[in-house]
Amino acid sequence: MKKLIVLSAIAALTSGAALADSINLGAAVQSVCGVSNTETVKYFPALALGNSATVNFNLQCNDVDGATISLTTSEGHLQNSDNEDMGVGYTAALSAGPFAFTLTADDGANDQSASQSQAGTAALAAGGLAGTILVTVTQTPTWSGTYADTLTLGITAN
Ligand SMILES: [Ca+2]
Ligand SMILES: [Ca+2]
Repeated sequence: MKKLIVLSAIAALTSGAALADSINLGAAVQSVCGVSNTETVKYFPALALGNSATVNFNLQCNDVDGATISLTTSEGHLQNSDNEDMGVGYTAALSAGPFAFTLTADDGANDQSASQSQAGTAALAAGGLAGTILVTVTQTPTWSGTYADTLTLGITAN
């Protein structure tokens, strides 16, 4: 009696398999990876050693591998408008969720970068992650005039 039940179960499975077909499922979620609400101007009206300013921004990247953030100085320091090699150095310390690194811009060499890669997190994917860049002047100005540099904040999905 017991043996008979086993045989009939196998027969049912075999006939079920004959009716099956495979269905391929696919899906996509758009990549979102960028910074927003960045404060784009900071001005030191009486430039001096130790001056500091905080730049705020928001961060989002929904790649499970995470993201790479970079800071790039265009001029390599705050450049004097009369003489590009007579500048004043500074550091830019970035802090945002798992990211924390510092760019040093004090020798006038153009296009220097610092960057860091971090793994994806739910908070980074969700967006609205607050970040700051603390800019601190590290040298004493010798010459009068106006000074400027362009600091570029970049983010790419890993
Ligand atoms: Ca330069
Ligand atoms: Ca990826």
